[in-house]
Amino acid sequence: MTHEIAVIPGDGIGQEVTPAAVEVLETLEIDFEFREGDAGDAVQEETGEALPDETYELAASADATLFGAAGETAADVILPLREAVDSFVNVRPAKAYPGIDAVRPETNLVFLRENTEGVYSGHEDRLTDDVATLTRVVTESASRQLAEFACEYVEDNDYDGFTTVHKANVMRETDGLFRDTVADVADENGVETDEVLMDAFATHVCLEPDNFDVVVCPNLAGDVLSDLAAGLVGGLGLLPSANVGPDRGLFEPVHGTAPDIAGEGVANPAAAIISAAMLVEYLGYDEDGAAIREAVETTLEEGPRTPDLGGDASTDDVTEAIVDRL
Ligand code: GGG
Repeated sequence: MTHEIAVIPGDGIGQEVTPAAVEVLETLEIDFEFREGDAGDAVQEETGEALPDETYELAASADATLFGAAGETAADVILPLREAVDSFVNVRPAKAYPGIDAVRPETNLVFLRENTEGVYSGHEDRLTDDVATLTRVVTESASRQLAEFACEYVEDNDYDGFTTVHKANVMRETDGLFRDTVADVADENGVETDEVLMDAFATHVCLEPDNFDVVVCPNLAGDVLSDLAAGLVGGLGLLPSANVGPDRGLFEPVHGTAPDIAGEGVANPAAAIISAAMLVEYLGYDEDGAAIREAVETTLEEGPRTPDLGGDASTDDVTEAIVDRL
């Protein structure tokens, strides 16, 4: 069976780490057909469109998509691409790996981020020179779909339950609906949950990250708090993600375009390569996913390492080491 994979590197270091992930996938004995699409700031500059229709269609029809990063055009690229694959949840694991100098080496958690609404719904207006507004959308149906996924996720991965993070004491209607819906679904499925206000969570996760494992949160909170967790485990170069939909998925490192190092060939490819492991697992190849993870983990522990992790290796050196260990 051939799996069609859309490859959309985007901008900045997306152009460096996405080919690294493809190189790793090419070493597997799985029949992939890779089809590349353009998106991002550079395409916008060239054509006036950050996400050409053909790229959207590519992601909407492929079995899975590998995405790199988008910069200024993130809202015009990532949000429609997630919509193209019908993704309702962004799975973002944040794990401290052996051998990496992590601020909190005991960190091992997974964010399940709502992926369609909240403040990322796109309802923003500039009313006057002085006033800009944003409408935050939360629906019972999207909160329910996320919570149902979370219940299945904790059961499939042998977790005791999950923590819901929200700010319902201030955003009473929106986060109130989110919190109550998630709690109802957990109840219906017999899954244990607790809840923490998102500001308090930001402190607690820094002080005692091992108090948390699966964290269910609204869209913006998941985006921000997973970057915070990246700081606990050694940096953004280590966080992969899966945008999961019912029939397809889009897999991308959590990091952005990193303009400060783009073009230098020293970006850490680990996050993109672990995202590729999540892609093959999504397609049902669990053993291949585990093999990629093991090769990445050994490389993180034994080297070579890119400068963000204190090494002096290039993206290519690290990718080659991972491929050799597969
Ligand atoms: N690879 C992820 C990426 O390009 N991140 C930049 C960004 O602004 N992301 C926002 C989001 O993940 O919703």
